[in-house]
Amino acid sequence: MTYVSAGREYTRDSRYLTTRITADGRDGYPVEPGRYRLVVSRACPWASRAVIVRRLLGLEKALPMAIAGPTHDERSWTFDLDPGGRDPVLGIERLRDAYLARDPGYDRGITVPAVVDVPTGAVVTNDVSRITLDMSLEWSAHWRDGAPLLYPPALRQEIDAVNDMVYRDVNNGVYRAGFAGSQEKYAEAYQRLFARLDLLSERLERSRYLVGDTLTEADVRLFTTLVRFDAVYHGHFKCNRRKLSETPVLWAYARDLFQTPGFGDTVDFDHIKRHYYVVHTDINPTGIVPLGPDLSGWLAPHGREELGGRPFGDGTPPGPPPPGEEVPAGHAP
Ligand SMILES: N[C@@H](CCC(=O)N[C@@H](CS)C(=O)NCC(=O)O)C(=O)O
Repeated sequence: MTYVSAGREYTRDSRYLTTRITADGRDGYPVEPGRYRLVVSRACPWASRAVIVRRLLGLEKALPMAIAGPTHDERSWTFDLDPGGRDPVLGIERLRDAYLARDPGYDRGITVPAVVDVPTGAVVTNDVSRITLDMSLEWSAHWRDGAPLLYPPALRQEIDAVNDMVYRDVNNGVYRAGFAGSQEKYAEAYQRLFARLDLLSERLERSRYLVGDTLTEADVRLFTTLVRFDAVYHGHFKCNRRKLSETPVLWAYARDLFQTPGFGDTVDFDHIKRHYYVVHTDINPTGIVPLGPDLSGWLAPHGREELGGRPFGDGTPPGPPPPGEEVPAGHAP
């Protein structure tokens, strides 16, 4: 598949299906336990935000999840991990069918995460930022006991500001480096990425989390890029000024989150590596998936407890992932 346009900057298609699922149902899609299916790939950093927030808030029962296989062709993500290659609830082989059920003329990216309305089989939304914020804002009636406040009113402005710069320079910055179509565009993305990581590292030197003293939406969004850094962005996307594991503060911060229930227990390094190295054939034509890096460091002590902080605020950590949603042994450190 082709991701790079020669000579050009990488521009992400951010035209989403923006229908919202809300408590009052004002867009026609009320919050209703069991009605929707969150379709993800564990490979994808944008989908992984939703997987983590869903775990932290305990929405697993209310919003069931479909996991697509790590690789896809130009037509679609597929449910090749499921028996018979079909999602057992939606009954489809390809996520594309749910986009076409929404709009038979749909001609944009078949992206994850996508939330599908089970009765009609149609995608309601693939609006990445909105999906997780709405889990915090609209789905509170179905949270688990002890769910943390990931988007508390008093911190929203600051969380939004951090999310903006992390999106621009880090979450999307790695893609702008990896899919740059010219040396200049690559260099610009690379400089901006590492300048921002330096600033984030300073910010996190004395503060356990990005905003306030508890986990928030901002930490989830930074984590999903950091956890992929050495496995894919450092090599495949040429973000190689240094590895995450050579960046002491950010490495300890990322390990702290990884070891927090709801974060690391959602991460599948096998899916991550196979997705990037196999799907982006224009930047890795052989499709060879690297064997490294060694993942054991993710479980090493991080020492960040010394900075204080209350990970879940007045809440509690989530329990283990529900049966059927565990990351397979061998895909994790
Ligand atoms: N498109 C969203 C993010 C979602 C996204 O790009 N997901 C990727 C996987 S990491 C995807 O589904 N790609 C499929 C494709 O582009 O064909 C955005 O613009 O921020």
